Amino acid sequence: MLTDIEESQLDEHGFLLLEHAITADEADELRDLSMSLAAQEREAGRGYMYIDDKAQRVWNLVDKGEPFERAIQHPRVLTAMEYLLGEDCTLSSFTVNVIGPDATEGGLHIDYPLGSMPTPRPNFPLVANSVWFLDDFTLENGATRCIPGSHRRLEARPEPNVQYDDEVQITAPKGSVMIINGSVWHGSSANHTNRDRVALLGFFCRAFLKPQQDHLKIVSQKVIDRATPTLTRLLGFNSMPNTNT
Ligand SMILES: O=C(O)CCC(=O)C(=O)O
Repeated sequence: MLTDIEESQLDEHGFLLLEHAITADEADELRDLSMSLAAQEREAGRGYMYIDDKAQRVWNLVDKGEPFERAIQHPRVLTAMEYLLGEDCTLSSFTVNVIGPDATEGGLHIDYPLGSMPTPRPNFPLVANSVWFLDDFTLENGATRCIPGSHRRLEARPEPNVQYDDEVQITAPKGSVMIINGSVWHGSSANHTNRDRVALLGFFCRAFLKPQQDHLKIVSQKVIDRATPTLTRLLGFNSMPNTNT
């Protein structure tokens, strides 16, 4: 259960910081694994690069190591997601997001698929992200920025290259996880340091929505066979369209 204060943070501001959600050692282990996957994918010529090659995503983490299978079932994170998205919510995607040295800010946005939905958007959450801080997030190294309360702007979406006065940056020690309603205007900040800023993005959606990644096709049978009931549900096995003929 979330506390009343945590629920009202999510309702009013649209985001909630879970400090010490994992230990510093656990964050280090996930960071090492993430960076080694990122390097392998670059070396294999299939690194998913963006922001002028200074940022990188690693997709489909559920299929890329047991620590990620465990992480995405984190009870505090799931409790917050279930509060926002319903008890049957599913995983939309689970990725690493590396913001490298000198990366400029990622544009403010609302999350998939809200950007392509007609307005006014519904006034209840449809998707939500968990941003796992695998480094200390600071004002200098690309900490996620957002506009508190912007999930209530049901008709609007952020304009490219506009600096909004009510924007804040979320800084906290590694091991923290920020839960953020996908309708909140948010994005990564510029990294002015000489070290990568690494986060995991555990992105969830309501069970009736099409997820960002088709886990039913891209997760290997080996992982599916050993999945707990919770992971099975998160991968979408409990919310498939029927195949009656
Ligand atoms: O990595 C971050 O700070 C935020 C990334 C983000 O906003 C997203 O991918 O939707």
